[in-house]
Amino acid sequence: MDIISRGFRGRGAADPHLPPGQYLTHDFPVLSAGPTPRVDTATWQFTITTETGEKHTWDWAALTALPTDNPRVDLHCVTKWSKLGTEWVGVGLDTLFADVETAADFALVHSYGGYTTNLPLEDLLDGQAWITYEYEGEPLAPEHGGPARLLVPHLYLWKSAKWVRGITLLTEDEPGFWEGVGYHNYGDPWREQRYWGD
Ligand SMILES: Nc1nc2c(c(=O)[nH]1)N[C@H]1C(S)=C(S)[C@@H](COP(=O)(O)O)O[C@H]1N2
Ligand SMILES: [Mo]
Repeated sequence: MDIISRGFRGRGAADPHLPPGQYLTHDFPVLSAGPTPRVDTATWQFTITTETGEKHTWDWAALTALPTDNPRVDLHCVTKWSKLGTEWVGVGLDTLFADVETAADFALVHSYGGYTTNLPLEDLLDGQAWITYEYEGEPLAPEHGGPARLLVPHLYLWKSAKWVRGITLLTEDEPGFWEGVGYHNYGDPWREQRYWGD
């Protein structure tokens, strides 16, 4: 553990893990567009719906029976904080998409509570995204998206939908909650794609 935050080494010594315009934080801020929904694992479901309407659904027992990964990743919020080296347990989206037949290029992610966010389907695959349910060795706290959230760490954190309930595959892109009010459609922190037009 660093005694002096790596963000304060001075000009010219920026942490190579810190995207442009970001600063380091060691706590874990909570950013939610509304109240934390109560989601019981007894009734929790996660559904992938393809562009033809075919549904693939997992309940909590089915999700947690799948093989897990232990991603250790950096988080970058568009409000400019970054948190490095966070540790999660989750199921890779490649595992969940293994039996899904689709020709769609786009995904719209839905959460309990109504939040949505969109991204290209390819950004969910090839080891880039997980449905996570443990953070730093504990069940994921409700304010951070428990029981389960999407984790897509290579994009700004608004793409990592908390309280995730499903993914709809689309042949045409559709903006989600923040994308529809001026945030960037893609949101690559390394290209500082914060707002529409960046
Ligand atoms: N369902 C849902 N997911 C969400 C949000 C939200 O409001 N609702 N906020 C997003 C935003 S803007 C950020 S920065 C991160 C914050 O995650 P945290 O509260 O765990 O830090 O969650 C993202 N996922
Ligand atoms: Mo955010």
